Amino acid sequence: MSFSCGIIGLPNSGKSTLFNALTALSVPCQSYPFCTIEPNVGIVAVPDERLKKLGSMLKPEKITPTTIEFIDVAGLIKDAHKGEGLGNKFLSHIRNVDAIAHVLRLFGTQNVSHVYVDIDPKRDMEIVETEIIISDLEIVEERLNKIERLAKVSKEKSTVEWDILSKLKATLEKGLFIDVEKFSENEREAVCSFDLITSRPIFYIANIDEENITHVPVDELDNVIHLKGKRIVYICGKLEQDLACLSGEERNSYMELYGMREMSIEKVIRIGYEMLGLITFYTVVGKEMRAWTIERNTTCAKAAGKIHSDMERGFIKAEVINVEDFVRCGSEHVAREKGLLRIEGRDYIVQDGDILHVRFHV
Ligand SMILES: Nc1nc2c(ncn2[C@@H]2O[C@H](COP(=O)(O)OP(=O)(O)OP(=O)(O)O)[C@@H](O)[C@H]2O)c(=O)[nH]1
Ligand SMILES: [Mg+2]
Repeated sequence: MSFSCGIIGLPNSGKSTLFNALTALSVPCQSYPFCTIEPNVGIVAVPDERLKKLGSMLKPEKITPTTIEFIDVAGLIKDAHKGEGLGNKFLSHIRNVDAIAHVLRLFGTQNVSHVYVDIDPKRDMEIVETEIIISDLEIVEERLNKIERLAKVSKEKSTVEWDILSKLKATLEKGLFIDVEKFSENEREAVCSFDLITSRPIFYIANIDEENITHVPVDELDNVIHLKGKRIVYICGKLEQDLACLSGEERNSYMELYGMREMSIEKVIRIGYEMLGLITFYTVVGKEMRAWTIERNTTCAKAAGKIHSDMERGFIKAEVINVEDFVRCGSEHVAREKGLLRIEGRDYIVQDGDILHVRFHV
């Protein structure tokens, strides 16, 4: 299953434009608010230089990259919880994502109006975040009410779930996001199971004007976000949407023209991987070479389980080599001669860039 990222923000902040830039799709983006009604879902291959290098060395019939899923939903406005705009029910489409990207509008109002007239990303951020907090609070309260109703019938006293929900309610009522780390390991699973948007890792995408591409303003917004302990990337959604549809060569010459080192998809994936503690490992089985995404500190047996549950169940050992070492050797033969291929057991912690060859028996 792909890792997933939900995109939130005010109407006309450029969410769908960024979605197109990230996925190279072309969903409608219009200068009027609430252009998106139904969610847009796109799955993108994670750009991977190491997989490319390995591919040109081994020339397999099939190369399967790891993927990431983006979900673009409608815009939120002030009092969405009271039904303003398109309300807040559509948030259900991004309740179980792995991460949230919050788009903040920095591009001007020359051709596209702003729902609150002027450009003020800090104010916009507060409006959207208040609405997500209220929406999560609604879920928590609904659940608490249900437990209380059941408790009346069964005469049971408060449950562990009730205690956790009460803590979540208190946090949200203070206007704060949920910090999953503050809960014990046992509680964490329950906290995540409530599908609260504010319990997901969040980062910000500042959508800037074309003119600002090389001159990114490091201003008050940067400070606000760093104080929150969060990360922000500056992207020109409109320009990148156009670039995403071009062929590689054409795109590179435009990128040079605009002084861009990389496309936003690469920035966004890097932040996502860092934020979620994800790494990539590789397999070459038969004619297929494949990249896999796992969480850092995953054991070899668990990583094998990602490929197939039989591999975890019947795990014997794995032959492991780092992709960079392997490419440097130029062939398996040389890698073996140099003793770079290691045998690891089920508890070995898989490292970023490992190529795994799993031996198993069921
Ligand atoms: N100049 C400029 N215009 C942009 C940029 N990003 C988006 N726009 C324009 O802003 C308008 C709104 O963009 P959308 O991507 O539809 O915005 P949205 O956040 O998805 O809006 P809703 O679906 O209505 O919530 C479109 O006309 C875009 O072309 C940008 O980086 N620069
Ligand atoms: Mg949209």
